[in-house]
Amino acid sequence: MKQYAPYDIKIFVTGPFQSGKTKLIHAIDPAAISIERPLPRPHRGETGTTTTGFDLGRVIWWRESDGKTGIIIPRAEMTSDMETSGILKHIELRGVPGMLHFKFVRDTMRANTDIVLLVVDSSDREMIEEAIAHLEEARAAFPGKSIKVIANKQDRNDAARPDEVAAWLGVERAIGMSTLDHQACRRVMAEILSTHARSAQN
Ligand SMILES: Nc1nc2c(ncn2[C@@H]2O[C@H](COP(=O)(O)OP(=O)(O)OP(=O)(O)O)[C@@H](O)[C@H]2O)c(=O)[nH]1
Ligand SMILES: [Mg+2]
Repeated sequence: MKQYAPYDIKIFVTGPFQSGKTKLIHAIDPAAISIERPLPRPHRGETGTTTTGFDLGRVIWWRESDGKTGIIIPRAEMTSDMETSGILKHIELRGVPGMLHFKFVRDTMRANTDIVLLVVDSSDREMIEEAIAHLEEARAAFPGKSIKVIANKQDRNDAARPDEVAAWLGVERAIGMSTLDHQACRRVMAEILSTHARSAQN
């Protein structure tokens, strides 16, 4: 029987409805898969899809040596050199539905999580209460684990700055992101992974 491909580090991607979780995972892994359905009605003027199952992305994090930030690359772009030199880790990204009533789906997907990302739409102040509900849900589910807040949609003119988004949620820091810039999403992910690796060593 074919074995399920193992991963080294699992990233759980949560956050409010339509904040950009699915787009982020596809920006990082173009071969990611998602279980979605069309939005029953436009959200803030946009038609699109909403996750009803999960998003699953798998990429490689490659570093020349320990302590370097390294790069994120889709598995299809991995070269044989990378397999024989440096440090190679298999990364799994699991996205969940943002709709609050899909908590039972989020509850089934948390096992073995190493890193938690909370994606927030920086242009949607009306979503703060829901974002706080997701933050509290994640804190309760991952006691003691640091939750990285992503201030997404920074490309929009009406986006609040990452420090403002952090203040909305009462957290120390939020990381600015736009899922339109795939390379930047991968760079930020490599930085998050190297911070995680450093804290795991301490
Ligand atoms: N301008 C802009 N739009 C974005 C960005 N990221 C996502 N979007 C848009 O936001 C909407 C929702 O994106 P998704 O990735 O489906 O959001 P989600 O968090 O997975 O949503 P749910 O599955 O419903 O919880 C879509 O219309 C995207 O095109 C971004 O960085 N900038
Ligand atoms: Mg989604």
